[in-house]
Amino acid sequence: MADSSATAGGARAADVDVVVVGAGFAGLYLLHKLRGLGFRVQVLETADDVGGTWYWNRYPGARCDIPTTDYTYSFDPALETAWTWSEKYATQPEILRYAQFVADRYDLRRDIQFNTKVEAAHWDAAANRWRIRTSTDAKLSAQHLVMASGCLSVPKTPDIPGAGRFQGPVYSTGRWPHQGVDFTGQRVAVIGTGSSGIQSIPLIAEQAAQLTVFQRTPNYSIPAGNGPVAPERRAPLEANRDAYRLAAKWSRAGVPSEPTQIYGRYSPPDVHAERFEAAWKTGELIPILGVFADQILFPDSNAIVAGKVREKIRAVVHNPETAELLSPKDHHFGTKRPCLDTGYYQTYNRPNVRLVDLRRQPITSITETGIDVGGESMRFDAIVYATGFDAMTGAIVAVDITGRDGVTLKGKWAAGPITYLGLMSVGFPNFFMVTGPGSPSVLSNMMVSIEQHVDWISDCLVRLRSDGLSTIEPTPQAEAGWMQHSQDCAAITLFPSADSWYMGANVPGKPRVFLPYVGGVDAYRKACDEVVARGDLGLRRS
Ligand code: FAD
Ligand code: N01
Repeated sequence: MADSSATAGGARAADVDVVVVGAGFAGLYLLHKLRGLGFRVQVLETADDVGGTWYWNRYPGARCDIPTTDYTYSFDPALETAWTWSEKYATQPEILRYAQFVADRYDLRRDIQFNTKVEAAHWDAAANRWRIRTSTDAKLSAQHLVMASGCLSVPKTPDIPGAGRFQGPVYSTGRWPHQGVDFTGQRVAVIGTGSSGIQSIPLIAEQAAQLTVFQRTPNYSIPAGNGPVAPERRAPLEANRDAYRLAAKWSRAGVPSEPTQIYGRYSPPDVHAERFEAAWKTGELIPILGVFADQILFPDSNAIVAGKVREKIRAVVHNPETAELLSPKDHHFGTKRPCLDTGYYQTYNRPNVRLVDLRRQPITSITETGIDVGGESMRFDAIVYATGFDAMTGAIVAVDITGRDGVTLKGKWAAGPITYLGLMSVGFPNFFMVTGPGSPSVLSNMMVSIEQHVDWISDCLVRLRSDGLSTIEPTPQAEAGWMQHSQDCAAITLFPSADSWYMGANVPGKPRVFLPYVGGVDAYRKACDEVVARGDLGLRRS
């Protein structure tokens, strides 16, 4: 292993075993794990601190939507007992503090170069190494390159006419100012009603003089019922933490739960009502996504759940016309990620809040002073974009990654990402992705999926090293097989019918492909384990 040395600019020029892109939860655990296995690791991170998602998304109301006792690392039992979450769904500042606590506890920052964006990575076939170029001009080389660059880390560029014209402050939920924003007395526009919009709108409405929400597609949202961690959630963890975490690893979505065998289409209305109400009361996504075994497969079963959510919306929103506008009808429940909220629908009963339906009146243009819509010129003091991300592939293809024979990853993925298990891609030796497209990723509790990928990649590198080999890459047959399986799994569900970011449909020009693997965390883990058990099945090592 070669040495690293400081350059005049303070940036390090290094030859390391592994370069990791990103210091969110994936990058932090990778660094800790690989370092413990004796690898020399350099993490490169655009931000000036750790945390990833929880570093960038500082908008009011930002929280997790998987209960925090589940959305937590499990790799070290001592870490688990050293940290206590204060709420069922912790706030962004608390989750960021947790990431910082982890970085301090394992002394991770000394191998993270902050303020450094990875711009390019080229495979040097003669040396069997990745040559990496960054924004600091530091040149690194590494035997392995791991993209821990995040699935929701590249905010979408506003694709709205005149977006650059507005003269007042413009905010993006995914890049919120660290010092916070005071909207007191202001006329504020929020564009977008996905999870980020739905979490921030109630709090912005409380502060602003007037809030106008620009909605293109209404989303389904469930009240989170936030508060202290419920005793019934704490109890199984405290009774047997190992068993609880093991159950999460072998569950469908990374949170222990018993999937139902009840089909909506074959059960009577009283069962529908009882099951829906029980799920609704939990204030959790996984129960409401699993009211019926067939709700993501058949429109008639799905319609039972969707209809009942719409009834809940109508019961809260006083103005019937507004309630109708807020009721999703253009996509099946769960085919876009549903939201968890605190007082979202109630916000539309406030006198200072107005909803603009962009389906009826599209934005003509953003102007110097506001937004022109449907023949009306509205004036604003601030505009907030809650318009989402170039999800799953955005951060990966933003880096100019060139593999064997000059093939670029962006070129190979022009019609959609092609991977083996969402972990690797043919033509790109010693290249790995954490929670990449083709893995359960964003359809799961990401902490469980991150840990599984980090463990799998680490074990893979250890096997390679102990076998005295230097490169690993999937075979074309294995990759094609996984792609077929992954797309087949999605095709039997309702997911592909929606214009969701899961389908890449939110970014103009992005290929329409279902990005994550829908077969479940449990089935996926079994497939990954089988690859190892069968002597690195589908992988070519040399
Ligand atoms: P990230 O946290 O996105 O970190 C990636 C890092 O890579 C970033 O810091 C980024 O700056 C850096 N990076 C990217 N490209 C480069 C480059 N070229 N050079 C250098 N650095 C680079 N998931 C859940 O399971 N449950 C939840 O409740 C949940 N809540 C969420 C709430 C919000 C607001 C958002 C946006 C996402 C949420 N997610 C949730 C998904 C969340 O992204 C993951 O849970 C998790 O935090 C991802 O960790 P990561 O390390 O893989 O990626
Ligand atoms: O982004 P989104 P997000 N003109 O893409 C609208 C996670 N997350 O940041 O649906 C007008 O969901 C767009 O409309 P449409 C979670 O996984 C979790 O909110 O494309 N409107 C939509 O309403 C989540 O799913 C939490 O028609 C435009 C909105 O903007 C993912 O991150 C919190 C538009 C974007 O919604 C992304 O969530 C936050 C345009 N040109 C995020 N372009 C938790 O609660 C887009 N829109 C844990």
